[in-house]
Amino acid sequence: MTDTSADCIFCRIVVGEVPADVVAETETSLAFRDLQPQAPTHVLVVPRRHVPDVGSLALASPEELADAVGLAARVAADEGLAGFRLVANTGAAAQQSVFHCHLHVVGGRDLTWPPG
Ligand code: DGP
Repeated sequence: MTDTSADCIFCRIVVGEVPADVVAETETSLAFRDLQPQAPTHVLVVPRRHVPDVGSLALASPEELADAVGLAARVAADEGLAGFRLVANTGAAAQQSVFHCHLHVVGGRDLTWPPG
């Protein structure tokens, strides 16, 4: 498979080397539950392609970014969420800890603003 990194935990989930609770998928994106959920629904949507963050995905493939956002919305609908938050932490200073692009789909509780 191209565009994967052997050292990347999300690449290893994408290829099935590491188990994950997969809830939905498309040809180019995979959705699975976060190991450390911050809300009743907390799903990660990742492109199968290894890119470090969401801006890099936009540059590499706008179609794959649109696919990932669409899959996130489908997951939210499947979970019956009245509303949800889509978060893409970008950079260590913004608490990004896994450097394979991912969208957090968070919902199922009251979400406050500023984010919390
Ligand atoms: P971020 O901090 O934005 O990079 O979010 C990374 C998220 O990934 C964090 O909420 C925990 C989650 N995570 C890390 N390793 C794994 C894993 O092996 N499996 C799953 N399902 N989630 C993971």
